[in-house]
Amino acid sequence: MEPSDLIWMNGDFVAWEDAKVHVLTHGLHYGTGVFEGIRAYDTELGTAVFRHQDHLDRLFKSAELYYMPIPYSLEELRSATHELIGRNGLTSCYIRPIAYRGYGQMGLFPLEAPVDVAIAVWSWGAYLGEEGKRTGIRAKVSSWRRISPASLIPQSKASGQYLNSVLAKIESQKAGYEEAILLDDHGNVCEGSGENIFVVRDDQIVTPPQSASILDGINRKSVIQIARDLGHEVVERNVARAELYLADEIFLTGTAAEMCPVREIDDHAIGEGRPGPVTREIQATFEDALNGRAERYRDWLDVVKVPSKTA
Ligand code: PPE
Repeated sequence: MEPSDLIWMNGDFVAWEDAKVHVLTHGLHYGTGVFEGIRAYDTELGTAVFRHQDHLDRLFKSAELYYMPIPYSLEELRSATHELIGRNGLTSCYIRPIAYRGYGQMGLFPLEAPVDVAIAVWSWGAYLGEEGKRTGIRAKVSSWRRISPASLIPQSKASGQYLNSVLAKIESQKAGYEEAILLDDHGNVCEGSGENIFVVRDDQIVTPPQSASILDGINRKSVIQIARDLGHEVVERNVARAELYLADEIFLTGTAAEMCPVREIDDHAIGEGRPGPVTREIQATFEDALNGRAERYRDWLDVVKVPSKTA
């Protein structure tokens, strides 16, 4: 992470080093926050936020699921983000809005604690490495199951829920792999620690459904649409663990990770052990869409309309 100059906090632009919270912030103790991960790209139309509205929409829905009213409108957060990117002089960046129960109330009944909102932007390179995006990564099926809908809300991007991803990620890294694949509470394939998963076999693309405890990924939606537009068949259905090992191709999607091929899972080579033709084809169009090179997907771009710091 590379620091930028300013962070937006509850309506003010504050210096990066001054963007602080009290140690008795409710969200710090109990994980009562919701966040988003968004990216903006340097395109020929200018700096453009990818599916901004969809991400902010999900932020508000994540908050609502935890009875947390966000004291700003979606439009206010959208324009604050534009201004923040401009004031920081960034042409491409990762964007992290977070809404959390703030300082003033301890204990597990949070509805009287204030809801604070912050937005940070910074330059963030390829999450699973540039080489990973090119040649594929090695992943391990985690011994930790994805949080069950019986205990939490997999569809909400809530801070506390990420302890699940953190455990899986640590386990996979300590074992020498780059990413973890979590199964759901029934033992079906769910997703990566911070990415959705797609399996290609016999010219069909399969991805776990909402009922498999996934986060409803925005890049998942985008890739489903792109794959169908390219003429591929995409099916949402439960995926058995062994289908991972038997797949021709596997790839992950997420904002931080973008689209990343998987070349090995649990020491089984996937297909030829390198990114296959379907992955390659979809990845090329997806990268074009992110970077504003695909006319067909221009609607997904929210072009930042504020003068940059250097303008
Ligand atoms: N599943 C999980 C658990 C997840 O965290 C993400 C995003 C996805 C799927 C893909 O969702 P989407 O970005 O809408 O396509 N993970 C975010 C957080 C990563 C982090 O380390 O922080 C992200 O990619 O920004």
